[in-house]
Amino acid sequence: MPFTDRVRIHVKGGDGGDGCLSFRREAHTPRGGPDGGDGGRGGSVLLLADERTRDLSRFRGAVHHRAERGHHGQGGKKRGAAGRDLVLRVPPGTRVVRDGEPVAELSGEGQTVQVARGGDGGVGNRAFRSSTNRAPRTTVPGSAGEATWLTLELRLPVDVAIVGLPNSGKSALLNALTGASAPVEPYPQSTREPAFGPLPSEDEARLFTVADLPGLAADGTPRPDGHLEQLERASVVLHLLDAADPEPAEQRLARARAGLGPFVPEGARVAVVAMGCPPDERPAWAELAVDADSGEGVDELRSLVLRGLGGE
Ligand SMILES: Nc1nc2c(ncn2[C@@H]2O[C@H](COP(=O)(O)OP(=O)(O)OP(=O)(O)O)[C@@H](O)[C@H]2O)c(=O)[nH]1
Ligand SMILES: [Mg+2]
Repeated sequence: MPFTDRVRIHVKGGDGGDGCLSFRREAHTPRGGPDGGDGGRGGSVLLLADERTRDLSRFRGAVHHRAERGHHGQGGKKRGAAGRDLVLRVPPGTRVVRDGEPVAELSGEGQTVQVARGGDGGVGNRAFRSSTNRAPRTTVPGSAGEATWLTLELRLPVDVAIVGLPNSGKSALLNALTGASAPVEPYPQSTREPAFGPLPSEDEARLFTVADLPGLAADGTPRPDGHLEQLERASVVLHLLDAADPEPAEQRLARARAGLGPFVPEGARVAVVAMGCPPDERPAWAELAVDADSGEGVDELRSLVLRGLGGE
């Protein structure tokens, strides 16, 4: 299942159960009083932040989510049972957008948000008895559960984003920096999905997340569904350029910058890295040079990244 960070779903709370119209019928009480019970309330739809959920792909092809309806009231003063809530598990970092407006964010493990309220239960005729009306035939039906369209957007806590034109060494650098095992291939756009790796702080007290975001096409435009939105939380952005590419670096830089511009968060530390180049041959356009094969330059880059994260 492809990595999914944006889905549109429809949620509906359960309708409330109806109130019941009933009169007591027993052999020795021929004209028993009203005994219709109330309806139960409908279940609500909740979102629950669950760290074991990787992304929003479980909602692909599962658009409609409806909580159980409340049960109807019954004779003998029996109240209908409430409908069960429907709990949808989402990864922490999921934002809930309704009519284009963010309405909630599930940031921490175990956090819940109600997104569609269940309807209220109706009222049985027993509730309407009074001194003037001993045989009321009035009941109130349950009310409808709330229904709404929502967009769920996942923003992973990406601390360090690796970006660049296709085949610039993004996956190779992710592996060198974090020990991940993203496939490295000698042809462009071999990585179609973001890949992630952990980077410990110097004192190992914290684990930062590094992401290889292969969202740029060769012409520098963002690929549709390229997930560059995941840059949003990055404090450090590593912009890679293949040192061996014959096309002038300035041209490639400009092309990639135009595409990345709208996604790079304000205040992020952006570093241009020449890939496939020993540090002592660093070209003027790069801040650092790294050879992922030999490992040269990786330690310097790690230090720069940790400084940028404030973790050193
Ligand atoms: N010698 C050398 N080769 C490198 C280095 N980094 C990447 N390469 C080579 O460049 C090619 C592309 O590397 P990848 O890591 O797959 O590049 P990418 O940016 O992830 O590419 P796509 O995901 O396909 O867009 C591979 O053949 C790598 O072996 C490096 O530091 N040194
Ligand atoms: Mg790659």
